[in-house]
Amino acid sequence: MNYDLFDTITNPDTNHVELGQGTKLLNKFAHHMSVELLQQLNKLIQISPFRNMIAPNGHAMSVAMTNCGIVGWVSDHKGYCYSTIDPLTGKNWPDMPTAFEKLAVSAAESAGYTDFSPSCCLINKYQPGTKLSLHQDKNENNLSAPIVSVSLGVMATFVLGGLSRDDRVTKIALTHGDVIVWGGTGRLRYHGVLPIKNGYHPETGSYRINLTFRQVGGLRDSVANSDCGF
Ligand code: MD3
Ligand code: FE
Repeated sequence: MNYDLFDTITNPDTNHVELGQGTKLLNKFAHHMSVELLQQLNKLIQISPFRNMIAPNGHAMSVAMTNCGIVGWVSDHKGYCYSTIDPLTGKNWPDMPTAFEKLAVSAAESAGYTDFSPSCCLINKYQPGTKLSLHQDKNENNLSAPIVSVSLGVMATFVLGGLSRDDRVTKIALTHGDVIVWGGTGRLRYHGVLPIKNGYHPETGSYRINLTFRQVGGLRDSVANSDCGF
């Protein structure tokens, strides 16, 4: 698919932009606390470092990932799941920092989701050239809860499709501090990130960091753990 055929939406100055039913872009919502978020991130990667996980297709993902919270998203050649254990350390994931949780809960609230309680923060690190192919996020088992995503550092072009893989896509420029609350009927839309361009941000250097807060229900976690063989 040639994404260049489509228009890029540049973020307007308005604070809240509806991206479809149940989904809101909160421009710069996390801007005022980015330093605190990155400081907490630096602490937690001492416990669970960034790593390039193996996708079920057998290839290493170009996005480096880690997690915090009671469960983390993990992938290997057998499949992906949420696990309470970091396979790299054999230990629990680091606790979700209070600043992370507060930000996610208040973003969800300001988008109309009053009882969001994230159990996982998946942290993605992009270097120049890193991309995230078009996919759906569908293994959270609690699909009524939104996902809150926070962009930090170098800008990215986010690609938002529809509910089937070949629906047309929209491009959205995401910059430092932007937050999106993904919910409602948009929760299962296809999405991805175009290759990150060379760039510089004073707080992250050449990198882009994305935090995604997910509420993963109770029951299926244990099943998912055994599915992954942990
Ligand atoms: C759109 N991360 O980790 S934000 C992912 O920028 C992921 O790192 C991207 O896609 C990133 O899975 C995009 C997160 C996101 C999450 C759920 C969505 C975007 C979504 C559900 C529907 C539509
Ligand atoms: Fe995703």
